[in-house]
Amino acid sequence: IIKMVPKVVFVLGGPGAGKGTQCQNIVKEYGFVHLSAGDLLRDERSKPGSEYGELIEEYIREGKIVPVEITCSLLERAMQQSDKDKFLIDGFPRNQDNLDGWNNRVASKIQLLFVLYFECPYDVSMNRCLGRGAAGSGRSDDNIESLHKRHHTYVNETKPIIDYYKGLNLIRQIDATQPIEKVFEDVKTVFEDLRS
Ligand code: UP5
Ligand code: MG
Repeated sequence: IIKMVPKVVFVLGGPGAGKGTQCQNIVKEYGFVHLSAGDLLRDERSKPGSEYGELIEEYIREGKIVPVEITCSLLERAMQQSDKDKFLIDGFPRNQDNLDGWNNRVASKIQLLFVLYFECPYDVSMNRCLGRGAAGSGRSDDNIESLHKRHHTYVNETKPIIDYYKGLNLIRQIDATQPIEKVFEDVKTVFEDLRS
């Protein structure tokens, strides 16, 4: 049996940039499997008796990035358990530790197609996350204190990773401030290139 090399698109951008929203659209249109690192961590946290539950909750509330061993294991497991071979990895890699862990463990086993980058200024991100919190997201990090910390981490730790992929010519940048439908139009132009 010839096993296909899994194809991966990383999806990056600040808190509330619309990564999850657009990933849902991409899944419908292009048949990718959506793996949100944040969702996988939140699920792991909520498992009864989870070894890392408290650690994960603490990191998320503080807007800090969970050690890569944990995140990478969750991502690898999810990829292995899927019978599909095209993955959107949403919200990862977001710092140097994430990047090193991925490059050491996984990178050689997959094909990285590109990195979709949703560019969104802080005030827009902030308002979206606060709106989501007010609408009952239940996320322990959709509050002003956590949002400041998430933004700080994004600027200091994630932006350099985006710059790293820019240097490799892998960044596909999208203006995430537009309405959802308009953002998706731009996303589609990026994915249509895959068909040709
Ligand atoms: N919305 C979306 N698009 C819109 C648009 N174009 N116009 C108007 N509104 C729009 O959207 C957020 C809100 O905005 C929603 O209400 C949506 O309707 C609206 P969403 O699609 O959820 O945005 P997203 O970018 O996914 O925002 P999210 O809050 O999920 O991003 P984060 O990157 O902050 O969160 P994530 O879940 O990835 O990570 C959370 C935490 O987990 C991190 O802070 C970190 O502590 C931890 N983590 C790790 O440690 N390691 C990892 O690898 C990943 C996460
Ligand atoms: Mg998300």
